[in-house]
Amino acid sequence: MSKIEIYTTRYCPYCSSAKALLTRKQVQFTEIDVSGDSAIRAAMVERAGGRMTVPQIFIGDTHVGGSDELHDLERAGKLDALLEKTKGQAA
Ligand SMILES: N[C@@H](CCC(=O)N[C@@H](CS)C(=O)NCC(=O)O)C(=O)O
Repeated sequence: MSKIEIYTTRYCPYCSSAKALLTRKQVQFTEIDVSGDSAIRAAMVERAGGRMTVPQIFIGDTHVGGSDELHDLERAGKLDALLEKTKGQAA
């Protein structure tokens, strides 16, 4: 499993936006499509502390939240450091 995980659904503009940012950052991530899978979606909600929207993004041990929070981190200049921390961690 990759150190960066993003839960998504199909036809989700926020998911596309978050994935585009991660792709621009040239990091590998694991996409978990929860469309039509209530068990995986329930696992996502539990892991995300009750958040039910997609995407939900995890970078290493950090629950980032959704696309807005990911972009907030980038605007604040904090995303690179968070991504950097995942380097060297066990996959
Ligand atoms: N502020 C959130 C908004 C996410 C959002 O509204 N996602 C939509 C899909 S694009 C959603 O989850 N809608 C409810 C649902 O699909 O159950 C973010 O930036 O991630």
